[in-house]
Amino acid sequence: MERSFVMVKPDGVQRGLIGEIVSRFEKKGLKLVAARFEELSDARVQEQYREHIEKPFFPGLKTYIMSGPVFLMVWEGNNVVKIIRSLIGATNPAEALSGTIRGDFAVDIGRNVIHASDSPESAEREIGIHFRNEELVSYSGIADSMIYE
Ligand code: IDP
Ligand code: MG
Repeated sequence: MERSFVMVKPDGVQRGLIGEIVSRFEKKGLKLVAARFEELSDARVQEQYREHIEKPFFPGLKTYIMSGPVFLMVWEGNNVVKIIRSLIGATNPAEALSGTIRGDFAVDIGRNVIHASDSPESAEREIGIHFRNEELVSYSGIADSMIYE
């Protein structure tokens, strides 16, 4: 089963959106397999966003992500990476469709509430940055046969 790494960013945490976000994923039929609430170190932020280190917005992005606690999660499901990217909406909230998380709850690209992996390969890489294998819980959902054919 595919997995995706998701992070409620410090603005999402401070604005009380953890429950709303978790609820949307649960209602979609995705399965939560790991979660942790903490503040990220400099090194973890650099690893997480390594493709952006040379970008002009990186210093601001790092300050933003380290400005408070974040809620880290791993979600599981068929095509979960693509599904979660569509649930969170475009990177720039001004372009994110209404009904998506960024479309409904954010205004500025530099305060866009949530991160989610953009491919199954980056999901595996990002999960490895933040979670140990033992932290990923394997269990069968009682509604699995109602969610999958
Ligand atoms: P994504 O989060 O939708 O995958 P990326 O292009 O990978 O978008 O960018 C990572 C994060 O960097 C964004 O979610 C946003 O927080 C921040 N970011 C991207 N572009 C800009 C920008 O032009 N200004 C400020 N922050 C940006
Ligand atoms: Mg990205």
